[in-house]
Amino acid sequence: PSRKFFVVGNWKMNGQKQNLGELIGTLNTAKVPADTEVVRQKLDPKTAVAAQNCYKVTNGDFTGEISPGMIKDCGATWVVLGHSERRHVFEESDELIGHKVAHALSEGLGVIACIGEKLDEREAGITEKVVFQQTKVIADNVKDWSKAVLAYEPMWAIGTGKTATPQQAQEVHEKFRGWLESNVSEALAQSTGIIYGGSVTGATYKELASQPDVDGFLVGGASLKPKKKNDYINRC
Ligand code: G2H
Repeated sequence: PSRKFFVVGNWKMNGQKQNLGELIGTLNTAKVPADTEVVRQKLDPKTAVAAQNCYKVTNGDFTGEISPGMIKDCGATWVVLGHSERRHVFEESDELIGHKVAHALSEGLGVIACIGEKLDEREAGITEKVVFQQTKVIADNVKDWSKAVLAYEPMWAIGTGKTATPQQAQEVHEKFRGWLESNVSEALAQSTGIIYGGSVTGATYKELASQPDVDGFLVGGASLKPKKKNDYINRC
């Protein structure tokens, strides 16, 4: 497929210059297969850097917010939007996230747009309804999807140590690609990367990566542990 395997380390609100130096050293010397795209923070300039959030307008009186223009000004080229911590800790709505994604893309940033259901929603059998609705609001706002990657992150798997099984991830990714085909376009469904996030570790990434519709990872906690150099980026 035209999709490139795509791996993001999401350090969230962790680390300081001193201890992040070790991580940076590890990542800078890791061997990355040529067909894998890696988005990391604070690394060698040859690799891309992503911000973890931005606001929906160019500038103005919005204390505490940052704009896509500011992100670009710092040399970063990507932004993570709609992470479940933004949705649920900071109470960002689907609509706000849709507007943020549209604005960031229109400003030329690549966007890692996150979607995912809560545990009670999965148990109620409405996983698809929730993730499709989250995606619809983004789709309603976005014209050009070519610089967007979608990250499926079931909330019950985030930071819990409870990774989705490869089958659970594949099932949602496949349905999700089908949704894109029906609601946006077949070409976009085939070209858009759908990555998985939620307690991915050195023990779980291989089988997840072997699923046909899992196009990469958004790795949180494990990306803060530098021990295993080439985990997450060597597809089995
Ligand atoms: C999900 C993920 C990375 P973790 O938030 O975005 O974090 O891998 O710690 O579950």
